[in-house]
Amino acid sequence: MLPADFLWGGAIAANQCEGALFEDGRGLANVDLLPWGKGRKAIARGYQKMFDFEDGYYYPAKLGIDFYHRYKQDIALFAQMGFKVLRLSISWSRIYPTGEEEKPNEKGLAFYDAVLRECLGYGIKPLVTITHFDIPMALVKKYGGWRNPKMIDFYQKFVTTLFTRFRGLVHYWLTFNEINLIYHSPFETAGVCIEPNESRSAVLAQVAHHHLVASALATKIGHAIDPENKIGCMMAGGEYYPLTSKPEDVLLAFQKNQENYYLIDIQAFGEYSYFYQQYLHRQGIEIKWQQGEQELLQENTVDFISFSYYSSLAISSDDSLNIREANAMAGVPNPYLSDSKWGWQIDPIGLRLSLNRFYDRYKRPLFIVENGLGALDSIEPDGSIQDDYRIDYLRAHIQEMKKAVEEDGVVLWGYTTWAPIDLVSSSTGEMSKRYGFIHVDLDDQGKGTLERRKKKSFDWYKTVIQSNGENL
Ligand code: BGP
Repeated sequence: MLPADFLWGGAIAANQCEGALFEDGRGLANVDLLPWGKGRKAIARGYQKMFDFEDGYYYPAKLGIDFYHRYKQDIALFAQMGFKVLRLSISWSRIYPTGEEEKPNEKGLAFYDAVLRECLGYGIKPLVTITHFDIPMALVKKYGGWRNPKMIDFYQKFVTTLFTRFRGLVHYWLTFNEINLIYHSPFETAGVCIEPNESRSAVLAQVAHHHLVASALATKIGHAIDPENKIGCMMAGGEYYPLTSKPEDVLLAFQKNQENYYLIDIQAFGEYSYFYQQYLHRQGIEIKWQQGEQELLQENTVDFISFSYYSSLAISSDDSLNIREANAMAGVPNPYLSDSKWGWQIDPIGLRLSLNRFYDRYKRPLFIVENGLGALDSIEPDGSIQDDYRIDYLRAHIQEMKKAVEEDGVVLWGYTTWAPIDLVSSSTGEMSKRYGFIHVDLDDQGKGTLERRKKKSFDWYKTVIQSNGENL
């Protein structure tokens, strides 16, 4: 059996659901400038600059799914499913529109205050991601985003405001979403574009360092303001498997996994690992340290480890094989697994493996904060949505999660699906890549009534929660 206080719920992110772009004083953010369709990938990855809205593009974050105006209705639906936790994020530019104001924007704070209280009214605990990819665009234009150590000061002001204002309302916090994606999508995650004459790996290692220091600082401040705060890190999970038992493949998979852990290792252990230092040395990268940072990292490690899990990735030493991507990371097709419509390979056992790997490595409580299937849904003539494929995916993953807890003894605090309601896809900007138990009437170009409709999976998840995972 799972523990009686196991936290079942769902996860959303501000930039993918709120909309209301400039409402109540919100400032422009990097994530607002990721268009649907052409250019999105190159911009997200820092190869192409998009610092203002341009003609000829559609920007889905402008509308999101209008959660800003509909949050009461949406949270009521989450409560109907019996959610114990809702993971949500704060839009930094709603609180500090340019990042540099001395005082926060009260209207932005009031919005989150209302959302948090709405959750708590139903007995839903909030799990807040402080930064789920978004940064005030003014800080990107003026300072180059997280490549600049000044970002640590702006972030410090931002988190101090949140910890102070929401003291007692929130006890679970994550500092940065999927911190390891800095290496893959630097503009989307850090507001950083790589200039033609720069070493991408050197810039990104420094960007990551600034995040790590900021995260440790946030952990320190959060604990000081409320000792009951539990502050965690978050990584884009998914094991790399060797495609074959050829030693070259096995070694490569080992190395790729080590790389994936570099940043979380520091957040958990408080220091740069031997492997990461060797990597930096081989690349000729020297991290610029400021005074006191080493102690800060050492003294402020995280309380728990959280991760997203969608897929595993096979890796091969044979360069001629076709590469494909899942959640911004690349691998080769694993012949033992089937694919989602977007080519992300479905591997429930990989979730059990990841849970064991993390618990063995970090010996700290875990939280699965994203897991789900992006799929095309269709509405039947009777108005229903028969998303059995989504139920199958989630059931299989929950079964493996239970084995990790019940048989292997992993300590796991909770599980939040991505996403309980359809919202804008982070990798593609599409609405048609749907994850929700709740359908939103909106297409890829922002047309639709925004009406909410329960899918078949809605009642299924409600039963799962009611039975604490016994009735799948
Ligand atoms: C993770 C992000 C989420 C979410 C999810 C699904 O990387 O943390 O924001 O979007 O992936 O990915 P996608 O929306 O690209 O299908």
